[in-house]
Amino acid sequence: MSNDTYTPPKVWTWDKENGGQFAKTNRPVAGPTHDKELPVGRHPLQLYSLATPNGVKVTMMLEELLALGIAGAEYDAWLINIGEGEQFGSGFVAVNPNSKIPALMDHSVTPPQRVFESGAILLYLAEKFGAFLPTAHEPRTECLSWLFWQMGSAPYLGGGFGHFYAYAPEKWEYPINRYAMEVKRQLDVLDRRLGETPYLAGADYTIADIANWAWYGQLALGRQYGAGEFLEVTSYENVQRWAQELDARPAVRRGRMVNRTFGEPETQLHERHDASDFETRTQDKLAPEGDAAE
Ligand SMILES: N[C@@H](CCC(=O)N[C@@H](CS)C(=O)NCC(=O)O)C(=O)O
Repeated sequence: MSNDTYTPPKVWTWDKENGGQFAKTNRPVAGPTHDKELPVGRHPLQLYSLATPNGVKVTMMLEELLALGIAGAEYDAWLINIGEGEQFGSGFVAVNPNSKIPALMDHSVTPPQRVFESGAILLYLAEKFGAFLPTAHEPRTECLSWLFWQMGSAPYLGGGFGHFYAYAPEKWEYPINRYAMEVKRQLDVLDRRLGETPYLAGADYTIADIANWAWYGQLALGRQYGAGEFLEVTSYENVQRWAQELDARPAVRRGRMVNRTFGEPETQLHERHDASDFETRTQDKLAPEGDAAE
């Protein structure tokens, strides 16, 4: 298939052989492919995830809540290997009909409550525990604006730029140009905002920072797609200041390790069932490059 000569047919058909790096898991239909129950541990919150940027948002939030001393935020984090299609198991699809990590079950309520979509999970946890979401009208509204901004913007970074720059079978100039332009515009949006206020919602660190840091903070720190130099991420000085500050938070460092199956072995905590699980790992050794993200 050459990009120059392709003419779309009248009706699209699924070319199973030509789906690129994610051909094994990408499908044009929803629903489960196989029966598989999810494990349930002893804590109130059961997370089913992987340490991609979308997954890391939730583990950052849970570790931040625990760092505040909120015992109700104790959680089991189970690994969902999306490369092996575990997001299509019947148990996972019952928690997230969209078959994507992260997905959360809250067993502290009757009946247990499912939550899917990382932004919805952050908001759920923030409201449940009364933390990282301002209560005053103006910063709360800013927080939600920047939270939803991330949800709408990151697909251009991950599914657009990252896909064509790092994963597509060939380097095509047109999509790389288009998405590099958009991602640089997005970095500039954040840079201007962070030039006005210390955090995205204003004076305080909130779920808007957690959501955006997982994508744009890690991009700014050179951890996404090996594209730091290409996008000149160091030129966004306010984003750099914010990204580095959050990166140094102990809860952020712990959150990054949970359900991580790549990078140096000592930075990986495949599953988390107890706070002491981190003690067997060396958080200082988190790799600067090489995070996986679609
Ligand atoms: N909008 C969703 C996106 C979640 C998402 O794209 N998850 C990816 C990993 S980062 C996934 O599970 N991909 C597996 C698949 O597409 O089959 C969210 O924010 O939770």
